Amino acid sequence: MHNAPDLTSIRALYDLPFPELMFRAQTVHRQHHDPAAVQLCTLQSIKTGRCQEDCKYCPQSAHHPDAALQPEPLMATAEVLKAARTAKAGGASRFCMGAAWREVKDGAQFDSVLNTVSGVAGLGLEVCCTLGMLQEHQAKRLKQAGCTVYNHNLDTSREFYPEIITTRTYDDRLETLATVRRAGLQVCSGGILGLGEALEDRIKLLHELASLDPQPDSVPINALVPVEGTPMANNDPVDPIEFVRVIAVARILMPRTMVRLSAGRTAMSAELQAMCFMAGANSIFLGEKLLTTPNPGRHEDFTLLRRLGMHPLGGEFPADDDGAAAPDGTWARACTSKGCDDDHVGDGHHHHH
Ligand code: SAM
Ligand code: DTB
Ligand code: SF4
Repeated sequence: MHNAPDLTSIRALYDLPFPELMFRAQTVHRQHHDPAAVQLCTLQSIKTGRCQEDCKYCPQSAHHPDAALQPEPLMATAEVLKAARTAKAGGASRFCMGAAWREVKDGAQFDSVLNTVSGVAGLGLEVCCTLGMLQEHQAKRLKQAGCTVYNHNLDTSREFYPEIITTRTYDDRLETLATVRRAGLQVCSGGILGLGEALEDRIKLLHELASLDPQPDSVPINALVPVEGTPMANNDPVDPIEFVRVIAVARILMPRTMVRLSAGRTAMSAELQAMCFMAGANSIFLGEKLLTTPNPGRHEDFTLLRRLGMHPLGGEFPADDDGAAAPDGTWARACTSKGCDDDHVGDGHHHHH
């Protein structure tokens, strides 16, 4: 076990006066990350729906037939590559492929995924896969094909887990994560807030994640996107301040980890997302769709980043984003057009002359 603080200390962090918590999170963040850079990942559902698992939050579960979802079989490699090219041209640096499988099975479908993975890696994108449980030889083949990261969430505390998912156990989850690590893949594992969990469950989830040794390379924090037809359709939204506290504590406990502000951003204001970045979130999903639910459009996100004076990690704003960089190569904030006195800082709108 990694030497993570105990539950009481984590709770004490969480309960700090908000400004103090933010200060500590920001201090840690700056030691390992550029606070102006945000990693941009694009999700692609390569096999949608009819999942055998019964995750209560998920529209893709076959156990929630009332969720209005169009099931789709495994996408052909060429089709996924087309989406990956679009994602790359759109500014994404990582492409994350999700399949609604309980577990990976050897055979033609997995071979096709491996072929797709090689293709996406060949485009110069970082490849992440999330395909359910898998065995070591399968993880190794993914790695060999060019996959760098595997996503597999713990989602919530061990105690609360059986209230949400009954078709697999917490230990199944941990075992897959260990398998992924042994195969030399990076680990992406996080959670989801808004399931009806108690604060203690969030603290325990953070403790579990921070105790993984080594700690996850990335930790997605999802806010429930309530979907009609799932048992969680009418759940209360997560308190925004509590959401930011969870991000800040994740940052403090896992200093080097990419903390991803994941599902749920369409329900968040620009100010709340800004506060998440200030608390140490440094990755988002880019593009108007997550796996099956909506996400802010990419231009909306680029506008937000520009308003905040932030920029894509390891890259530039894509060419089709019309708030182009200033001529001297710095990130455009004030308008640099000749004869224009406007100071567009914070106006959040693209400006044409
Ligand atoms: N099927 C694979 C698995 O469960 O490992 C990968 C895909 S699954 C959709 C990945 C994660 O998406 C879940 O662990 C959960 O945290 C998140 N998720 C699913 N449905 C969601 C929803 N309605 N709102 C927010 N997050 C959701
Ligand atoms: C993660 O934690 N969030 C992403 C990614 N890992 C695979 C998925 C979010 C899915 C949100 C619900 C949907 O779009 O179906
Ligand atoms: Fe299946 Fe993943 Fe959805 Fe659970 S979260 S039902 S495992 S797709």
